[in-house]
Amino acid sequence: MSSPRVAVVMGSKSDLPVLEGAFKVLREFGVEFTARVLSAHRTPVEAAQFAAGAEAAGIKVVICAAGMAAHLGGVIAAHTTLPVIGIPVASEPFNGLDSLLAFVQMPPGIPVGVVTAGKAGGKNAALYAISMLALSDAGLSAKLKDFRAAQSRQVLAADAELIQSLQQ
Ligand code: RP5
Repeated sequence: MSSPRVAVVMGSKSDLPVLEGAFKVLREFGVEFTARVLSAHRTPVEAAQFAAGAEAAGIKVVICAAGMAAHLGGVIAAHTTLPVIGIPVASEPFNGLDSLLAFVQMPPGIPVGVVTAGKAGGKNAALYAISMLALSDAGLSAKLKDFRAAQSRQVLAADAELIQSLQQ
C-alpha cells in the first residue's frame, strides 16, 4: 500500500454523507487517501498543524468539506501551498449558500478551488484532485480518459434509448 496522495478533511463527522461519493471515486481510481475530521473553529490548532505537515507527509491535494461559516478550506490553504479543493456543505438555515460564499470568497493570495455543494460536489472534488495527480501520472491520466469515454457512452446510450422509445 502506497502512502496517501489525497487528504480529505471535513469540519464535522456530520459532513460525511457528502464525502461518500468522493471516497468511492478515489477508490475506483486506486488513489490512496486519508480522511480526517478537523474543524477550523473547534480544533483550530490541529487543523493548522495538519495542513502545515501535509506536504511533507506526501499529500499532493487536500479536499475540504465544511458547512455554515465554512472557514476550513481557507485555514488549510493558509497553512500549505498544496492545492485545496473546497466542498460547501448545505446546512440550515441558509442551505449552503453561506458555505459556498465562505469557501469562494478567499482574499487574493490564498486560493481555494470550489466545487458545488452536495453529492455532486463530493464526486467532482475527487475527480478534480485526480486530474491534478494525473498531470504527473500517466496511468491515472489514462484511467481518467477511460472514465470520460465510458460516461459519454452512457449518455449516448440513454439518448438512443429515448429516441427509440419515442418512436414506438
Ligand atoms: C461546520 O459546521 C461543519 O463542517 C458542519 O458542516 C457544520 C455543523 O457541524 P456539526 O454541528 O454537525 O458538528 O463546522
